[in-house]
Amino acid sequence: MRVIRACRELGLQTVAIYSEADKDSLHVELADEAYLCGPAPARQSYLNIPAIMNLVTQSGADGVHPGYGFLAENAGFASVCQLWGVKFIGPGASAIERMGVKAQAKETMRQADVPVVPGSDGVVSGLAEAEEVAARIGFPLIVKASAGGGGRGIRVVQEPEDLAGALERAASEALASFGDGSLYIERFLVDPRHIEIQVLADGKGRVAALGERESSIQRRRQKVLEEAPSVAVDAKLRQRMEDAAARAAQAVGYESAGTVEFLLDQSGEFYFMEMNTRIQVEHGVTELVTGIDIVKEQLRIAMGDGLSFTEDRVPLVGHAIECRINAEDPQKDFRPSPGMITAFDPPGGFGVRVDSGVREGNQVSPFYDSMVAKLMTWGRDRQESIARMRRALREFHVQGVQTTIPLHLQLMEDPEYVEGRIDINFLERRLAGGSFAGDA
Ligand code: MV4
Repeated sequence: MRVIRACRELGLQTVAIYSEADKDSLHVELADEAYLCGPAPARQSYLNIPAIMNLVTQSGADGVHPGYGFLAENAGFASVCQLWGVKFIGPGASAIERMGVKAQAKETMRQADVPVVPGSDGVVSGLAEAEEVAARIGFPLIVKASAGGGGRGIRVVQEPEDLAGALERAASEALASFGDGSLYIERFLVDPRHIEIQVLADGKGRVAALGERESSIQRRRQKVLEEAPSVAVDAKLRQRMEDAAARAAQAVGYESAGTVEFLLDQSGEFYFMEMNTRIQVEHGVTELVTGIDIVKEQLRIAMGDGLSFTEDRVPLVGHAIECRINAEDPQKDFRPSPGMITAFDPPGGFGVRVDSGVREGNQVSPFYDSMVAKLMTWGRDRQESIARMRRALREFHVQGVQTTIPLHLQLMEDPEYVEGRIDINFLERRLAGGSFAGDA
């Protein structure tokens, strides 16, 4: 839906693919052409590269936008598109590859003068080197799988005597999960914030930075709520983070939209965590505070037209918040709540944006991600954005499946959230404390 809308505004014809589970989806109706790419299971449809490439040929499409799921960060898919002479609307395969191997990504960043968390120089060769690194950076430290990412394959080590065991367990887990047991070690940052910088690179040497988003409100590494800008970032820190993100993008010869993720510690220092080589779910809050349509910029870049604006640092106006509305049941530990949507009445009005791909009568299938809508609000400042979000959440009527709306209503009423005193462990502290939607 998001890509089709941007294409439409640029006068581009659109081709959608859909699985059997999505035959009644909105995007199938909105696209100029739509092709069935396979059965419901993603592996047989949305991840089925041969089937997708056949439909690219059949439809005569000259570009492919991978969105933010499935094949969006699959270097192999980006390479196949290139081989077939079809424009992959995103970064080149080499940038995807380089940012995909976390230890290598970190080394690239260090060489580009991007602040990285003190720790091992690449992957550790064994216990002896690990102990030498530990002696240098101290405890607590964190062991990470080089082939991991998004939080899989990481372990926190509090004391020296726990190091050997943690390394063994992390290596075997990484080998089992990613086929690669190599590990790297970093100083563990306590209760940091998750701050990410949006960049747009035109592929001709220009990199623009569009400010930051804060994504600290997470549960089990899944983002729940995001906002732009961050209360913890002032103009000076913003400039330092944007300059670091621009250097990161330049270092990998980046093209298209990308996000450089940092951890901001309590002393105001920031460190590179990973680079997302795709457009992200939460890109809309950056669009609301900059007025820039990031997907349209991606399409312009792909067509060789470069960026539509001249500033390399885009000013932010107002404050935007995004609540991810998932078909999950907050009263049942956020277990997915599939089923038929029998009523779907999203909110509207000034400063409210709802990006959704579902409507009444759609089945929320168990095959894919449970997100059914992204509810965003914009206000002249954070308090107005929060007040508008409270009002919009109360207006949002969904029947037939449980959703995370109650959780978001409680977040918007939480004193610490409202004062902006949040960090990556905020939500899990609240849920563990039982004072949240769990027992609404
Ligand atoms: C960290 C960290 C603290 N210190 N690294 C989790 C996923 C992966 N992107 C890296 N992650 C972390 N790395 C150091 N040196 C804490 C986390 C982390 C986290 C980071 C961002 C958002 C949510 C998180 C939840 C748990 C742990």
